[in-house]
Amino acid sequence: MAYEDEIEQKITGSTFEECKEKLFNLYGKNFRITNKVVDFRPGGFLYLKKKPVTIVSYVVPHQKSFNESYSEEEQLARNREAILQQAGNVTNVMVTRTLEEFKNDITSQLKQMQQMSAASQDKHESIKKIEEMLEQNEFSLSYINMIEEKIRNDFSLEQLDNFELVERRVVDWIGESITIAKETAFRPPHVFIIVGPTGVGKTTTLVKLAAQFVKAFAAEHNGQRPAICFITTDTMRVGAMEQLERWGKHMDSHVYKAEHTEDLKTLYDDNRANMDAIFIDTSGFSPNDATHIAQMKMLLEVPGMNPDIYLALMAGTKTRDLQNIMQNYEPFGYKSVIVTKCDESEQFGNVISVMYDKHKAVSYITHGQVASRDITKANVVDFLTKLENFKIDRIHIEDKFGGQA
Ligand SMILES: Nc1nc2c(ncn2[C@@H]2O[C@H](COP(=O)(O)OP(=O)(O)O)[C@@H](O)[C@H]2O)c(=O)[nH]1
Ligand SMILES: [Mg+2]
Repeated sequence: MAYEDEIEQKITGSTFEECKEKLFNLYGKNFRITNKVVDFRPGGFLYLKKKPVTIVSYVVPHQKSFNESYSEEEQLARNREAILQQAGNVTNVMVTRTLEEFKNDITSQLKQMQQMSAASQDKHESIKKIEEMLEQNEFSLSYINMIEEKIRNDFSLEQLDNFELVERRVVDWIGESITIAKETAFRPPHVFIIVGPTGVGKTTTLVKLAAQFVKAFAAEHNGQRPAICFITTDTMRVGAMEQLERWGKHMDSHVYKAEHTEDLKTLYDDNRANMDAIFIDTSGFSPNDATHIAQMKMLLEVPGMNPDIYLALMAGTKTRDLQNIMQNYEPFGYKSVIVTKCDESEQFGNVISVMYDKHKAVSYITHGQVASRDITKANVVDFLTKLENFKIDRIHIEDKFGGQA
């Protein structure tokens, strides 16, 4: 037969024997093998593992090439014909069986291809694991997607198998996503304002900031005490004034009350010349109480006051609530975030995610009820060491982020 005129075709199998068997099933003895190569092609989960594949080149005296697109029925009919022609001594039962096997072969190959295509849409084990770990740390969905995207862009498929490498890089990225607020220059009277929802710890934190200010001032001025005072605009809540007065007494400082902008303006003007710092406490509202938030914003607008405004966020707040709060307090133009009650929370992914999404910096974290002690300047290393389940290379992150405290 004129094989030479035929187009060379290829068939693959896991072994040469398998290829030959496939060819026999297709064409009986009516084929000629022209070449054989063993190739390593990607296979397995996500095509990551390589397995050997035997590729056999062959020719058959057919008019149509095997590679041309026949319908499955056409293909079967064509091969039934070929087999019947070639195997005159084979019984019909055997032919049917061979065809049945061929059909099964096609079906199983089809299935395999479908599985492979499904697997390619699947995630690599390392990505899955990182995703789970980020979820455990309560990072937001959009933050997790951002990290996954970075992993995909940064790692080759082979590198993905090295989980520790991926994990280490992810820790770095989390660190890079945290912005620590720059300290503002001291400008007496330095005005500090904390805004935020009810009960997050605004008053306590304000007192902590004052205590810290006193300490730092004294350290820089040969032990001299600064002149400070408190002003509360929280005139509605029962006990709010008393709470602050207790602290004021403790710190030997005046506590004033301001109900309207004019009150605040007068108090500011009266004190600006002789105060090193003024600490303004505000009342908390529900983050959805836009009217009161707007009123308070107006109250705080005293010309020339130029305050440092902080938004207090409680560490244990749900991501969506945090997003909502940050959004609604946006009009205050707060400089940075103070994360409160960190001692009551184990995961910080929520806060990190939301601050990242909203491009906000963090200045302090608070971690207890003791005013003279439980506040720390925020630093990246602390946030990273609090990540649950992530292996943390302390020396590496100290080297990389230690200077940003
Ligand atoms: N565990 C813990 N409790 C805190 C912290 N800061 C404030 N608190 C407590 O939270 C409650 C509300 O605090 P407060 O300052 O009155 O909140 P405000 O309504 O936002 O002014 C009080 O019982 C505080 O003692 C903190 O960092 N850790
Ligand atoms: Mg308060």
